[in-house]
Order: sequence, then structure tokens, then C-alpha cells
Amino acid sequence: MKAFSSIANSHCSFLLLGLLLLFASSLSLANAETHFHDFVVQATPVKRLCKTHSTITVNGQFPGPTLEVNNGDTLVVKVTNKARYNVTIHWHGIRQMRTGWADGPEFVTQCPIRPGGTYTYRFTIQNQEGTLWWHAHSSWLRATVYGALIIYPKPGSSYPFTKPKRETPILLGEWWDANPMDVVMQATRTGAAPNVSDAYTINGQPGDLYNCSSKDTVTVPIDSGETNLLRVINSALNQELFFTVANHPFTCRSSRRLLPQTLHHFSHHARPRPNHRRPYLRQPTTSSILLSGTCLPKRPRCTIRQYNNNSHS
Ligand SMILES: [Cu+2]
Repeated sequence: MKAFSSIANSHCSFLLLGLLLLFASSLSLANAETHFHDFVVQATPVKRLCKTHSTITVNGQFPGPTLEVNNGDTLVVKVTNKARYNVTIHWHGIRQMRTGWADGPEFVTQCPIRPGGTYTYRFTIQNQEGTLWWHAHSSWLRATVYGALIIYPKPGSSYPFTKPKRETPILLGEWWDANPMDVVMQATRTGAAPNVSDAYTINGQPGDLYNCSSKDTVTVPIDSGETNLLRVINSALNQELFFTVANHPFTCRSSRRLLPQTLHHFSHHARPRPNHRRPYLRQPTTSSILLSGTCLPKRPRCTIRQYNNNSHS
């Protein structure tokens, strides 16, 4: 009898545990949201370096829209291709758990979306938070088809650091005065390296050292004593770029597991090469920067310069 009651008890506790797990998972599902977005890939007039180009964008925006979600949420993005090139969209850094067909590399996980076609990407963010980004994964369309993808912690949980006063995505990029698709096509035809870009950009704008650009320079306000979060993304095609704030250290947070590091500059490479050793910190393609306003001048100059091996070694 005693033996029977202990078996019955263990069954009961299994049942209770099962119910609790079901309750917990339904609670987390109740918190999770599904975000629906329409991405229309289309040619848009964009003026940079004194000239207007017919640039391939998403929804007419360059850089494209910033997507904001919480860890655990689901994203449903319907992409309509109104451009004259094939296109796919890749969600850079997202771990696609059983949704590999939403990953986006052209001819790897899907056929390209042909001009006039559509494709709906649907995936759930599982146990990821921080700064990621999305970009076209067809030829060189990603020179202009890209944007930030920001994952906040689950509702009710907090950042692994004091909540910053302000958050700003900083997308570093490259701009060609020619059509980037022609640049890569010419390189393929001739076998030579592709022409280098005509400007480096911050949030799609060349710095104020470039022609016709000074009035459009990106300004990130910061007050003395406050801490801001800069979400830095290297969306340049192949270039390694350094990031620094003039005469000002900042704290770099790559993930919850890594200790914060105080830095004066770091390099951002476009493609991860983990075995490459350098004397400075080499970050993956994205990172979160905490910047405290202590002695910044009211309007620090914001410039972007090409990496020069001699001056940084
Ligand atoms: Cu990528």
C-alpha cells in the first residue's frame, strides 16, 4: 500500500510539474508578440556626393527601416520585389531554430525573389538579444539594402547594465557613385578587384569631409553625466572599419557573458575571421557601446576615414 501511494505521489508530482511547465510556457507565449512588416524593395532617388542616383532601397529608405523586437517575439516580414534585380533578405546573426528557410542566402536556403515576386520570412527570436541587422543577400544589393535589427530583453527582464538614457543605431557603410551592381559585374568580367567605394557613411550619410555632405552629418546628442547606448553595425561590404569617439573612452558590451571592456577604439570587420590576431580589439560585425558624457564638447566632429595600416599599427 505504501509502495502504491509513493508511485501515485510521483505520478502526481509529474502531473503537477507538467502543468507548471505548461503554465510557464503559456505565460511566456502570452508575453511574446508577432510583428508584421512589409518590405518593398524598389529603386528610389537618393542624393549623395552632389549627385542623385536611382538606388535600390527598402520602402524608399536608406538605410532601411529599423526593426525592434523583444527576445521571444516572432517576426513576419513580407518582401515584395519591385526592383529589376533578384533579391533575398538575410537576418544577420539570427539563430534560425527550425526555420532555416527564413535565413535568406540566395540559392542556399531559398531561390531569389524575382522582380515582381514576393516572399514572406517568418521566424521566432529565441534566447537572443542585442544589436543585429538585416541585409540583402543577392550580389551587391546589400550596399544599399540594409538596416538595424534590435532585440530588447524579454518584457520584465532588464539590460545587463544600467538602462542608458538614449539609444542610437550607428550603421557604418560604403557608398559608390556608380551602381554597386555594375561595380561587381565589372569586377567579375575583368577578374580585377572591384572599384573601391567613393565614401564611407554613418547611417547612410558621408561625413562632413565629403562634398555636398556637411549639412547631413549624423549628430548624436549626449549630455554631461548621462550614459548613451550606441548600437554599432558594420554594414560596409568588405572593409574593416575602426570606431572611435574623439578623446573619449567607452565601454563595449558584446554579450551578457563577456565582461565589459573600456576602450578608445576598436575595429569592426565585415566578415568574422576569428583566428586573425591584431593588437587592438576586433569585434564581430555588431556591438553595443556605452558612452558616458563627461567632457565632450557640445558638437564633436563626426568623421569617417579609411583604415590605414601605418597609422594604426
Ligand atoms: Cu550578414
